[in-house]
Amino acid sequence: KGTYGVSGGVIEELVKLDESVLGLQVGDIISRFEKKGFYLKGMKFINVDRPFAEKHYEDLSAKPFFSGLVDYIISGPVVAMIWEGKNVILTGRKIIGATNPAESAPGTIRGDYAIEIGRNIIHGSDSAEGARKEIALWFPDGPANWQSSVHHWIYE
Ligand code: RTP
Repeated sequence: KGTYGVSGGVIEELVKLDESVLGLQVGDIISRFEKKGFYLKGMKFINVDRPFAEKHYEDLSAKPFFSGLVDYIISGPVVAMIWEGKNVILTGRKIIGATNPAESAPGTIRGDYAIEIGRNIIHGSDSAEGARKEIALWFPDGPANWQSSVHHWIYE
C-alpha cells in the first residue's frame, strides 16, 4: 500500500493531543481510538518549537486566534499519533467532537474533556491530503513498521 493517503479504503490520520490533557486521561483518549478498531501506526511525546507550530498551523496564519493557538501548542509536550483505518479521518473527527467544546456532544473527547475552544485539547487531520502533510511534518521518518494481527476481526 502507499505510504500515506487512501489505499483500499484505508486512510491514515494524524491526531495530536495537546498538553492540557496530560496528567488527566491521556490513556483514555488513546484507548477510544483503539477500542474503535483503529490501528496505531506511530506515536511520540514531544515538545515543539514556534517555527514548527507555525508550520503545522500555517493554513490558519491569518486567523485572529493564530498566535494564541501557537502559544498553546508550544507551552508543553504533545502526544502525536498516526492512526490507520477505514474512514479514520471522518470517524476520528466524530470521536474527537465539534471544534467548540460547548457544542461537542458528551461522549466525544472534546465533549468530555474540554470547555474552551482555544483549549480543545486535540487536533485531527481534516483530509487525506492534510494528513499526508501533517504526518510528513510530525513523523519525518514515517510510521512504525508493524502490522496489526487483528485486522480480520475488524474488517469484512
Ligand atoms: P483541528 O484542526 O485542530 O482539529 O480543529 P478544527 O478543524 O475543528 O478547527 P480549525 O478551524 O482548523 O481551528 C484549529 C484550532 O484552532 C483553535 N481555534 N480557536 N478562538 C477561536 O475562535 C478558535 N477557533 C479555532 C481550536 O483549538 C481549533 O481546534
